[in-house]
Amino acid sequence: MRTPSSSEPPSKRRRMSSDNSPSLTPTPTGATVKLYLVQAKLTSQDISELFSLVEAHNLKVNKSPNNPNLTRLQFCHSPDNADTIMTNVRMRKRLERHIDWELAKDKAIVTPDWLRDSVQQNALLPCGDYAALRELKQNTIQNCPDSDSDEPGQSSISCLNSSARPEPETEQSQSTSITKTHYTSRYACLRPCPMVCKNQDLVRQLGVIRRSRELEGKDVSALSYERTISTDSVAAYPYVLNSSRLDEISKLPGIGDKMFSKISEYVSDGKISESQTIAASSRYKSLCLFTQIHGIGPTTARNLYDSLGLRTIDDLKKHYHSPNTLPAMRDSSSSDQERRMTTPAPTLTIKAALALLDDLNEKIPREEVDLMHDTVMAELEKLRPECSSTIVGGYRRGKAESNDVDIVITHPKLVSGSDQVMSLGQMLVNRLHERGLITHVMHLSGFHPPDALRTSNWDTLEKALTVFILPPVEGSRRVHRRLDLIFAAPEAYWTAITGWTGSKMFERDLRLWAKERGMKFDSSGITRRRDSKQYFPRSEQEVFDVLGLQWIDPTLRNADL
Ligand code: DCP
Ligand code: MG
Repeated sequence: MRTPSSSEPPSKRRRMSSDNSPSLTPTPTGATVKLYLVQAKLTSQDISELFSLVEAHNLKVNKSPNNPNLTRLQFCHSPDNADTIMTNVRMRKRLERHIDWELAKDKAIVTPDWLRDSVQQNALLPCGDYAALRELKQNTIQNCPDSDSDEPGQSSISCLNSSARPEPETEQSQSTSITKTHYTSRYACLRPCPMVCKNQDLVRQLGVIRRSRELEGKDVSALSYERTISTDSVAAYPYVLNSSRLDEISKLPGIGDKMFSKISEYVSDGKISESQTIAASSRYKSLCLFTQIHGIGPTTARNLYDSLGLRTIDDLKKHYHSPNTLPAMRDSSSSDQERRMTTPAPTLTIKAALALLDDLNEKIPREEVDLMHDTVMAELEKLRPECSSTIVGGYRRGKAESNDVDIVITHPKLVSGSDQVMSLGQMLVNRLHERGLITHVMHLSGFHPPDALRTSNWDTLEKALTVFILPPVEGSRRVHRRLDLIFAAPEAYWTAITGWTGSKMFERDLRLWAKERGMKFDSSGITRRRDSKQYFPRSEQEVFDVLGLQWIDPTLRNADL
């Protein structure tokens, strides 16, 4: 499936609108050079660094070392639209796996060092020295965007979709327009984000302030910290921040005066005093502790702290009469099994959640995630053969340890919107409960109120949010684990996988991005807003295609950090 933008020619060859879009009128701000990155043979760090170089800087550089007209650099999602293609592939045969040879002849094909050096020198450098393939060197020189063939003062179309193109720019509107373009390019779903970032400690300290704002119910402020941490710049910023880079940071959109002063403080003192004060405060520590418990949100936590004077988990246990030992349901005698066959899995109350706290706080290693998945699917096979499943969430993003296990399940014959999907979920939960594998249910579609959950952006898929425990194994301790099972008809399977792979910020930006393009994305499907046309992607690549996004590997969707 091709994206709507993939039929657009590259910027050099198209200066004016052919669709009367006002966004394509000439502007006084200089051209846009569109870049495409062939991700093969690049590490996730390289990919992230290159995207960040452009996006964290809202990058404008001189047109060439001798031409001071500013040129904006921008990534696009199709080689067809690109002016410059960056690749570490050095052989024709290899390159042809990614790019048509005739198309390649029409572009500058350079190694990523061309971008790095151009950014460093603040000017587009001649491409010849960076030609990735010897046989394309002449074409690369000719097609290089450093050439002065572009008249200054001309602008080209954005490589993004029509709704994301820059507004017409006049002297007065220039700043708004740049913000919009930048805002668009800041979507986490457009930029690969590996697990570690260069400024992890700063991210952690800003994270404390964000969390505190959340706990105090100051959601707007929390969101602005979240954005700064994730997609605005800090997590994406490819260099270790120091005083010489502060000026660059101050120009980034989204970094207001307050945020900037926090970052400056960190750069000069190695810490943010507000963050330290919060982290050390009894209130923050207690609210963090309380909200770990399923069923206790920030409002309840504040009440427990302020009105009842509770401070510790022991205080909570006393208040909720929660036992210090785990409930007896861990053993699997035959009488227990009989009982479980006649009674559904109990709901996880605050009292039970407190008793399970230590277990549920223990991280789950990948091997155990695999084992849990195998165990669940073996039971499902007995109930309904030929189901397919994918482990999603943090595990799919490559996390070494997860807080819970998320599995998307489908069957080729499931019919969307029918009771079948729900009853499959219900049957599986019952069966796992009978086997002593599911001990509690936190939410089961159709049986519990839908938004007892974490987000108002939740999808309409059937799901069972449960507490699971692996069968006993001689000599090893059994640990209760959080297990989320998501059930989708085949047409929603791939959107469910994309929607549940995360990270949270990646998903949020995916929804915003889709909205900008007149689409609605959630885990249950993609719909075009104007005529309610529904899309049924048959792979995750197709989900990205429908949304007009370049593929980002799950391991590079760690926008939250
Ligand atoms: N999700 C979302 N919005 C939310 C919560 C979740 O879009 N408010 C999506 C993105 C998450 C995925 O669902 O990555 C799974 O949610 P988890 O809470 O299980 O988070 P992760 O699996 O990413 O991490 P972990 O389970 O290790 O904490
Ligand atoms: Mg998870």
